Amino acid sequence: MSHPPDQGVAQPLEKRLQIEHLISPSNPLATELTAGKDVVDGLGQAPKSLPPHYFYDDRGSQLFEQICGLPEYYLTRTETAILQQYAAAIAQITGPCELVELGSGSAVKTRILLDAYASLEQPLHYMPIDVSAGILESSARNLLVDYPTLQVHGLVSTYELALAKLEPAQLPTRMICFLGSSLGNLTPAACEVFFAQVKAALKPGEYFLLGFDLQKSPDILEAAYDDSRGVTAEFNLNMLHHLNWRFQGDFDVSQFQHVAFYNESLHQIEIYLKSLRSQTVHLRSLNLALEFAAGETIHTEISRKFNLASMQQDLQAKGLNPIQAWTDAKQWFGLVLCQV
Ligand code: AVJ
Repeated sequence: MSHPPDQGVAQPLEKRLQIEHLISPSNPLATELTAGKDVVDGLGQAPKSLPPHYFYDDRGSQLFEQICGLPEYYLTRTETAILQQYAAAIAQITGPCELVELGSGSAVKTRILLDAYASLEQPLHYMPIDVSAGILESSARNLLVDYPTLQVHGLVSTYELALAKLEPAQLPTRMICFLGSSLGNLTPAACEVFFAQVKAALKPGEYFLLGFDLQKSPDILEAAYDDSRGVTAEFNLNMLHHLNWRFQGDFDVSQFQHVAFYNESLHQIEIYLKSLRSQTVHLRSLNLALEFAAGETIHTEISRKFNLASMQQDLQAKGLNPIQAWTDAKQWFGLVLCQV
């Protein structure tokens, strides 16, 4: 019996790593991402808002990792437990499979899936997609050290761009993974567009694995987004520090306050930064002077909470047919495997 082609003698790490930049200085999209057009638009509106991707500078990414370990923030822990319990079943259903992950983060959950696919004793292919080249490369290198037969093809890209440009999978099939309830940041309209993009990126028979937070008591939800140690408050306020260095701003961060509450009719956590007094803020490199009234807010995030059955219906309606759904004992978090 011979080994599958790339499972024989392990290749050196560099040969197993490829990183492709879909956003580069020559791509107009990169300019849009860095030019702060979305900041000008969001802060120019009434009510003011900012897109949640500004949470994630280096400090913000660190704070998010800290949030994931908080006692009140049950999401990460619960999804990880579901994956630990069912990853083997998922690998059995799909068989050998290229794993495409939208937003890879700390890759703890990726490892659970890779472990399950590694035990199929077939080539292991992983394609992480992230806008941050630094995070993408360092987490890819860590994985390559621990999985000696793994091939990583990373894309430095937005989700949209990457989904539009996926080349055919080299393995028999492919699974696009979107974990961590990142979907919750999307408005219903944006969510529809996103599902259509996922569908268009997959060939018939290919898979989509979606993890999302479920509706539950407001007390539990509000504690998860306003924790007793104030880490979420710091994470939210850090967006202002980020804007200060990125756009030569003079936000006095101590004059803003973290606000988070559950909007029960829209089934979403809403997060704001509230100005504690009337003040003027400048973002010099954007040529902006902003007036804040005392108590005025900037809307920084929505985090939607879903119903497991209606999510399956929505997916079905988009041609992403749910073939199996899993949850935890408390039904706090959902994981759905779909097949096109
Ligand atoms: C990364 C969007 C899934 O909505 O729970 C955590 C972000 N914001 N605490 C979430 C977040 C405040 C998180 N997502």
